[in-house]
Amino acid sequence: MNYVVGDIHNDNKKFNKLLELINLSEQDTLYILGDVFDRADYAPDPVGVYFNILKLGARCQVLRGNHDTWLADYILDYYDRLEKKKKLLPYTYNSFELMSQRLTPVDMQNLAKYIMSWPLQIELNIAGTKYLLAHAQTSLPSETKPDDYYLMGTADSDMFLADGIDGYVSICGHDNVGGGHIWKNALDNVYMCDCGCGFASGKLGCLCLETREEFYIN
Ligand SMILES: [Mn+2]
Repeated sequence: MNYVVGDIHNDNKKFNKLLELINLSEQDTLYILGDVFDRADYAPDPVGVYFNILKLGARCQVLRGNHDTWLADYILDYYDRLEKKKKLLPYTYNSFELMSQRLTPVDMQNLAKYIMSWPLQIELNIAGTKYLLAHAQTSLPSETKPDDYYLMGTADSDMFLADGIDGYVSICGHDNVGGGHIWKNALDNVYMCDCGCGFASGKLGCLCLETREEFYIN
């Protein structure tokens, strides 16, 4: 089976509960729609989320979100400036401080490079249905867009939510469109999976692509 999970945002407790619930076999794959890091100020554990992803190995494929990109950019800039004895303003979110308390500078920089290797969009073909996965918005594979298109979405996202991408089922996170539930459009070709995880009242949402079964962790 192929599972897709929305924004985790440092909530390793909910991520662990989800992994227990879906109980991935060696043949299953979990796609994470990005925004793995930042937030969950009630119980943040970015290192725990990171180690869980590493532990899943080939059974897990992460797409890059805007928060992951911001964290990676900050890490690379921070250690580059440290060498030149130039200080950087604190990172806006909690992940850098929490992770740099537990990981060495080399491990931090490896994390940043690992994050930047995560793709912005993935195309899948499952039992004849073509899927596009991206953090905020998908594009026709033949029309490559600037990074921010996939990371942040565009001003005409209402059009994307209504129409999707012709010939594909698009699966995204980033925006809690459904207010705590996985949202899908009337054409059944756009699914928005961010259910607010990382905010105190948010949920972690997960979708099985073969069965369209939805899983929620409160
Ligand atoms: Mn996002």
